[in-house]
Amino acid sequence: MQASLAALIPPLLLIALLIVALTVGRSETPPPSLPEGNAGIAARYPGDADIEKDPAVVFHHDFEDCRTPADLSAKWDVMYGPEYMNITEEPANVSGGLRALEMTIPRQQRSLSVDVGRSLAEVRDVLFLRFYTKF
Ligand SMILES: [Ca+2]
Repeated sequence: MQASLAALIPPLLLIALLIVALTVGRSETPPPSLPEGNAGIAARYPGDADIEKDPAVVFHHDFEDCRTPADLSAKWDVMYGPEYMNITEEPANVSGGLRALEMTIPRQQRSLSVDVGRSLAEVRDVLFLRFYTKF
């Protein structure tokens, strides 16, 4: 069944990734609730401009500094299937800035892993992830 799932996956665009950490201590304290409406971190950074400078943001990548997939290694620790990746500048496939990460998954019977990964230096009790994708 995994092979058929891979065959169904169309090109994927990872437009931006933002990881926000809220330190809540290592106790039984319940995690904070997600902000709603215009109360979150992004509300303070229209268009995400300079959002990576917010002390609560532990990782951010908008791919603007990349020209080829090889450039991804500056921010990502792990890459699987870089031969299936491209840095696109196609305006219809970019949200914010001029570039996005494009992944094209071939139709095939065997499973295939195409992704990027990042290890965080500090253990966090709560992480919020925000990313934009287009299929
Ligand atoms: Ca971008």
